[in-house]
Amino acid sequence: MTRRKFLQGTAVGALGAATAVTGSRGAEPPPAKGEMPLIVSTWPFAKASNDAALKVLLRGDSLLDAVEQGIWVTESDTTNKSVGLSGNPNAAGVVQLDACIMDGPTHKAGSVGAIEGIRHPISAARRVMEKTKHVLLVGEGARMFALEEGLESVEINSREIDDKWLKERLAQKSKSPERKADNHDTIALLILGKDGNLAGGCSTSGLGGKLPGRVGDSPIIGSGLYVDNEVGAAGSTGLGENVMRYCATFMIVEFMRQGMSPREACVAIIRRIMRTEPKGADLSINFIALDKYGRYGAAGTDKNFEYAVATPGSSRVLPADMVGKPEK
Ligand code: SD4
Repeated sequence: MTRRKFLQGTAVGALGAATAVTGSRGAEPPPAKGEMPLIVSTWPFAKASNDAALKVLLRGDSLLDAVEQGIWVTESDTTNKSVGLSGNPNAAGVVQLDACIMDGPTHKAGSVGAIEGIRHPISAARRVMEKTKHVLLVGEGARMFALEEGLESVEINSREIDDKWLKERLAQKSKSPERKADNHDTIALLILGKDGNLAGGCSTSGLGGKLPGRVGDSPIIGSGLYVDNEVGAAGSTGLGENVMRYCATFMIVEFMRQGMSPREACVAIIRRIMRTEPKGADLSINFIALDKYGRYGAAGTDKNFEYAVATPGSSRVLPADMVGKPEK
């Protein structure tokens, strides 16, 4: 294969695809040195998480502490209907949570999927990373592990669910997940420390009405989150099934490795996914990215996708670039 053909099929080729990008503000310039550390996360509600994470960093604690404690804020917010125990229930009426954490310097990661009744799944994910030889624990096993670790739990009533009701409910559900405007919003939070190291985490109740046991992109390393200390980090929010099948955040980091800016890399993965998916499909895929130089950006197919950025000097919510439907 010639270099030209290879590029046409990959990053550089993806940039040339006929897809509209609106609201483009270009990549943000790198922050001045005094503006590190830098925290980037999905959706406006994550501003409170960013601010909390920043405080953790400014008092000298680690990047992982900042990721975990920043995400606690959103997981604890009972007005949030898509992260933590107040989040979207599945088709059986049970909230099953997904979360992960990844450490740049060691390239270690930990995740929990479909965990029930644990207040802070991000902490369970961190414990998986730090206290086991595994990366991902799911369901009852994840819950038992979190309880053994002494994590805060709440009573769950999934055993009381009426079987008949559950069967009827499941029968009504299409096998493919739905996604509505109010049926989303994972927090993915990325940090670049003053020392140039990276870390990230994400947490979600996942797609509302999902089949029991469904695990989305959020706890899957390389889909909901990816961190590579040599290059940068990326996170996603949206319809996980459309992210997982493309290892989207892994690809974003690889695009940055090839020289794209964070914003260009987010646009490039969306274009690549659009090339394969049915024309005009509502993909609901949204990404943030941050590179090791402190450049950051975001792009998505959801009109309302915004992201939060914090440095010691400022804490803001910014619009992401909207990537339109393919022209033909
Ligand atoms: C999922 N990606 O479970 C999550 C949901 C989400 O914005 O992020 N919605 O598919």
